[in-house]
Amino acid sequence: MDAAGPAGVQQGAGALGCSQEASPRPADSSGLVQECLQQFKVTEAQLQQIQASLLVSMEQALRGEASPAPAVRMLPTYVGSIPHGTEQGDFLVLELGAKGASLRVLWVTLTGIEGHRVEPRSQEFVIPQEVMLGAGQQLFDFAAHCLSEFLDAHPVSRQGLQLGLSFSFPCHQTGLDRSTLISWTKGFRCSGVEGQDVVQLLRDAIQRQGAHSVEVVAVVNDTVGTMMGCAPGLRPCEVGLVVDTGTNACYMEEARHVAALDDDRGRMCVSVEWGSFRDDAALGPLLTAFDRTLDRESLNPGAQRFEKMIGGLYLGELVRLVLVHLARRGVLFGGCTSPALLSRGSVLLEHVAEMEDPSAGAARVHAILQGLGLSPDSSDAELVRHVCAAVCTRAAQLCAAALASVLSRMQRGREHRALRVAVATGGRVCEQHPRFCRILRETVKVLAPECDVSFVPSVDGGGRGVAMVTAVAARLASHRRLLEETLAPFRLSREQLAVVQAQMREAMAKGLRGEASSLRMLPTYVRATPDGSERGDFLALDLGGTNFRVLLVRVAAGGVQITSQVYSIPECVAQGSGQQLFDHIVDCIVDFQQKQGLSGQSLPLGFTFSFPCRQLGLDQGILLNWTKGFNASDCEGQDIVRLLRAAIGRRQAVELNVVAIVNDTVGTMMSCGYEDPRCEIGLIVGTGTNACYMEELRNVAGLTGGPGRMCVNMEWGAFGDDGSLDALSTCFDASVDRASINPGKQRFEKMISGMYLGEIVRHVLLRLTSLGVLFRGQQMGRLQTRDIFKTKFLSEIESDSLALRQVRAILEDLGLPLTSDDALVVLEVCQAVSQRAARLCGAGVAAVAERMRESRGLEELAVSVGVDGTLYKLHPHFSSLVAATVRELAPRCAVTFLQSEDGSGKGAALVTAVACRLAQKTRV
Ligand code: 0WK
Ligand code: BGC
Ligand code: BGC
Repeated sequence: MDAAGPAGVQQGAGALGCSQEASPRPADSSGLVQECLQQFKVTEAQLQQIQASLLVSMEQALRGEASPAPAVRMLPTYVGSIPHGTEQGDFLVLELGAKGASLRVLWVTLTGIEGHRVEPRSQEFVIPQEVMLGAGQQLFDFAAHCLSEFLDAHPVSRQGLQLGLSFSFPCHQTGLDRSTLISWTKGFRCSGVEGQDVVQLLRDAIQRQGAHSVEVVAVVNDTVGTMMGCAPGLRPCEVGLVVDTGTNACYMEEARHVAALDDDRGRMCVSVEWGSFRDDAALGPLLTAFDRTLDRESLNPGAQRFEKMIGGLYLGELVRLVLVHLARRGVLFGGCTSPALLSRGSVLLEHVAEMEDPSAGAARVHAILQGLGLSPDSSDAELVRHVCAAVCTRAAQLCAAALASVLSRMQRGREHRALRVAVATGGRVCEQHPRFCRILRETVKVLAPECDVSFVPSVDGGGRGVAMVTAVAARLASHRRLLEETLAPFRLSREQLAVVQAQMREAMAKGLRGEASSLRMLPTYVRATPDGSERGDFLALDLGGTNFRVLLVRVAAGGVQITSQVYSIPECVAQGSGQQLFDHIVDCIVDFQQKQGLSGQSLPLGFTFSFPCRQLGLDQGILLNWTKGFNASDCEGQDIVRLLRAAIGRRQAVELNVVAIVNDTVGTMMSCGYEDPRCEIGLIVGTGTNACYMEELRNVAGLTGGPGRMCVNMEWGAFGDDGSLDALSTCFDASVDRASINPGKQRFEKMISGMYLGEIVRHVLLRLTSLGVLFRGQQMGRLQTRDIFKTKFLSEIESDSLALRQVRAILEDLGLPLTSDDALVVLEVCQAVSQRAARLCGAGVAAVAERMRESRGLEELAVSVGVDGTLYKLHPHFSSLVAATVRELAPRCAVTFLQSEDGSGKGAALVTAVACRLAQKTRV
């Protein structure tokens, strides 16, 4: 080994103590000393190189770049805000790993009153070496045992005990209470823990202990506890720095710069884990032979190289190795060593702190060295002090370079030219080594001159900070529980859906038999799907969806051509008089004819009228009741075709030949059936919802029976109006129904369709606000406004790619300021409401398909469903969830969903074309 470094510390025979008289110092001893201490000197340029290299690694890790593997981890901690002092309550804190072989349990009371502090009660426990190196279960059982001992010893209330775990090791966190240990550091190396969720391990141990029910709601790195514990003064602490047995820092990073996060809003506390920093170019030249020996003999050789130059667990050992080296060179203690000096870990952090503390007299240094079995002379004591100072100075400077790197990162992240920030410091090296913090401050000033940094020593080692995070986590946990309770009724099980399917089957059978049923099962007089021989020009009207359309449909050998125009139906017309409504419709037709050069032509017209009509023929439909916000007077109970013809009659010089009135479900089925003859079900999930299908004629009461089929309009929107869905109905559904223009009606529709989902979400958000889960419990005026939360927002919010950002944009447009937690809650509410709608719709389609399969006596049924409607088409997950539910509930039916491209207007024209073809045939 080279002269400048230590020989193996194994106990060679010659090395033990010394039998002969202390030998005089070799002549070149001061040279040997300088040469030795020089190795711990770090130049400003070297510090700047470390600062720059660490910054590069930090930004690589933030961007999530895996190769080359960044030298630091930059772990999100899920602490998104620094304390706002309102946190309150009593919390347990269990600190593991911050202070070496000690575990601390604290009882912290947060008053929520600025500046009002209650002294935490705490108890420290020494962790036996065999526990620190044993099985993981043993360590967590030990922790649970200490917790129980603390609770037995301290008269604290036992209700709802909530605990925050301060776990000072590198962990991948996926939430405030979910954290996987990456690797042990410092003096720990328990088996079966790396790669495990340490919160679950502690929960299991507390469970096994069984003495107290303690809920573990948060896990926090000690640097975060230190940062969060700093008294909210003029400048809140946004950096937490710990130098105890190990070293690390955390700081508030812009969330948008943390690739691992899907929410780019606000800030997120990131644990740097700079202990693992290594960069051969920047750090290599600084590594002394003492560092290499220390690393080689450590529990984790090759790892945490930077920490091993700074952390309190290693400073004493470095000093010891230097002292052994110098003693062996006869420079110290007369060339004598001692068993204590030769044994690893014998020089403690406290020893170094005292020996290098200028205020500690030579006597104290002597006492410590004598305690190590040495007989120092006065110059030995001075030299030892220099060794301690050299080791600690380097540690403080390296720590400063790392801190300066964090400050530069914050400056760049916030595009601040000058950063003003407070750094909370914690750990015994900071607390006990007065020179350490001074050198740290001075070096930071040199390396980050443009940053105005204040240092705030942590008051209780971060216990309060951990309690702060626990308070936030407890609040989030209770919010999570309240959210789950509120959304639980929307999460329908397979069993519940099967019941809906069976109830719908029964209602279908009753309706077809003409018995009382919430499903009217209305014959549509459409007997056949198009056979492709239809030809001609047809006018079509499409009323009842989001848009009213007038269409010219040209059916030719080459296919169908459509020209259409959308017209609006003002609410005052939709809810005015029937005459006004139909006059408005005729006005639109005339306008369309003029624009299409069809004026004066009397084309056959097919009328898609998307409301429940009892049809007496293809061109006769008695409106049973309005739905979907329509409420024109003098229409219910009337033949809609007659009302239209009357309106045409009122308009001079207009001639129209109304041939057919069809429901939009029928139009959609026909429109898709033109491409796929297996399309025998029509489904609408738009403003309203409904379905139709081809039923065996023999099963439709009131018709002549015989072979063949007829399309039946189920009007399933009214399913459950007999109370059969009450078990599934929530208080939010009741609020929406009560406020609707047709309370008690269209219950199934009001759980599924576009006109209502936004309102259901709004009512749920109002409830969650009143529970304090949303908007900090502040009722938002805008959210009280009916229909302000559009159903299209659900489709936008649930789009995978832009989830949270989208939520924010939408709600901020609504003037609702929200936190990122709020955004997540709104997203979950939208998901719960739309998933229930899709699964109920799926249960309905499964009921129809199974009925068709059974009434056709088939083992397997292959059928297609023509679908239309804004909600079904635009919602990112609705259609796939409907299909999945159908597969679940009707496994013997192969159901294909065809999205209608041209809407049901084309279908109405095809029905008209079929009617004209059939009429033509009977005429010849
Ligand atoms: C387009 C169809 C129309 C139907 C509408 C339903 O052409 O007949 O009423 O879809 O969807 P909504 O417009 O209500 O979303
Ligand atoms: C750990 C960090 C911890 C630091 C200070 C390091 O060994 O990896 O998580 O913050 O020690 O305790
Ligand atoms: C109507 C149905 C229509 C459905 C879809 C419901 O409100 O009652 O006739 O098919 O909406 O538009």
